[in-house]
Amino acid sequence: MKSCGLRYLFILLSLPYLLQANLSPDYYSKTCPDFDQTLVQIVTDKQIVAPTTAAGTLRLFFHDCMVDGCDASILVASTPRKTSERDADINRSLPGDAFDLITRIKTAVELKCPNVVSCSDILVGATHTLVSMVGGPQINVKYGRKDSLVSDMDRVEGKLARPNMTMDHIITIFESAGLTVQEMVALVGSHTIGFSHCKEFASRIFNDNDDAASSPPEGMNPKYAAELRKLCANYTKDEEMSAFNDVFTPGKFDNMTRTFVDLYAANETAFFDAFAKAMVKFSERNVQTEKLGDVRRRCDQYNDYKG
Ligand code: HEM
Ligand SMILES: *[C@@H]1O[C@H](CO)[C@@H](O)[C@H](O)[C@H]1NC(C)=O
Ligand SMILES: *[C@@H]1O[C@H](CO)[C@@H](O)[C@H](O)[C@H]1NC(C)=O
Ligand SMILES: *[C@@H]1O[C@H](CO)[C@@H](O)[C@H](O)[C@H]1NC(C)=O
Ligand SMILES: *[C@@H]1O[C@H](CO)[C@@H](O)[C@H](O)[C@H]1NC(C)=O
Ligand SMILES: CC(=O)N[C@H]1CO[C@H](CO)[C@@H](O)[C@@H]1O
Repeated sequence: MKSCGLRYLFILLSLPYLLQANLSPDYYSKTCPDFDQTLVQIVTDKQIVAPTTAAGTLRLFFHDCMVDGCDASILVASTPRKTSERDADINRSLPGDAFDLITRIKTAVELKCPNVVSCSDILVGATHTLVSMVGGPQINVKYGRKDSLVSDMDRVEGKLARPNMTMDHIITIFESAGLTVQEMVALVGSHTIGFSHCKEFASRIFNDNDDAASSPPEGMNPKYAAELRKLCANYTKDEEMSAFNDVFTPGKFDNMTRTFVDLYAANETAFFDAFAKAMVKFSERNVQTEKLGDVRRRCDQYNDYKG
């Protein structure tokens, strides 16, 4: 009994060390020397053909890493027995191009060095590459993550912020992911790219029986609000109706975060520095390493998948 208890105590105490990532910029330099070049090539080709890939992949990365760390759990397809993370309601709008990009990179990399490069490293590497490709900062990426053995729709709820949450709630969510308010503001700067479906922010621009002539939401430029109302006028009929993303967040930030928002809006260098640092912290936190997790052969299936 006693030794058994001790063993559990030992495992419990060493868990933080097991979980602590041993990541490195040249993790694959010997085992898959072409990895970087292959990734950059495929990312470039894809972004040229489908320019929305950058925003889509950045969001896919965010949704993956927010739920139990960057472990490619978002990429696993549901089976008849188990509904996985990517089929959680909030993932419905994650774009196919982002999933397609990861599949393409994985396929190419598997041909060169089978069973070596994890899907989670591919998603992180592709995201960081795309961010600088679309004019964001260079981010120093490290590799060595392993892929999850679990992907469960039920683990998503409450871990991702929604536009209708209070700022307090959103801050709590980011704090549970180990991020400060300032880091959160820097990361949400991601919304300078990409799109948002009208239904996501409609409640902010159309208040009760409201029309284009009524007052704009607090903190939002009135002309801008009017434009958005026009753009989204038919959103209930057309689910796909979208507007540029830069819209709902600026008005949403209240005075708890305003200082940081103003700082980053005024000074791009400060924003890029903070964004790059926060991305590194976020993408390295809580990841699975050697002893936990797998290198999945297919990003959408566990290796023991039997069909
Ligand atoms: C305050 C917390 C956040 C909320 C409430 C939020 C919410 C949203 C919503 C509702 C959309 C629109 C989705 C759609 O209609 O298709 C969106 C898009 C996006 N979000 Fe966030 N988000 C948050 C934080 C972040 C963070 C931290 C990142 C990145 C690290 C991020 C990256 C993106 C990107 C890149 C898009 C555009 C996706 C595309 O165009 O395909 N978001 N977000
Ligand atoms: C926020 O929106 C989600 C769907 O996007 C909805 O399920 C939830 O009830 C809403 N919460 C509040 C407090 O309005
Ligand atoms: C909305 O629908 C009306 C009537 O079908 C149409 O005249 C109008 O052009 C549409 N507006 C937009 C922005 O699609
Ligand atoms: C934040 O807003 C509250 C209520 O609107 C106000 O009392 C407070 O002074 C504000 N704080 C700052 C730092 O602006
Ligand atoms: C902008 O931010 C950078 C980095 O924090 C800083 O070195 C620089 O002095 C800032 N520039 C201005 C005009 O405040
Ligand atoms: C890209 C992707 O896999 N999206 C899925 C998100 O969830 C819905 C169901 O909730 C699926 O239909 C989508 O295919």
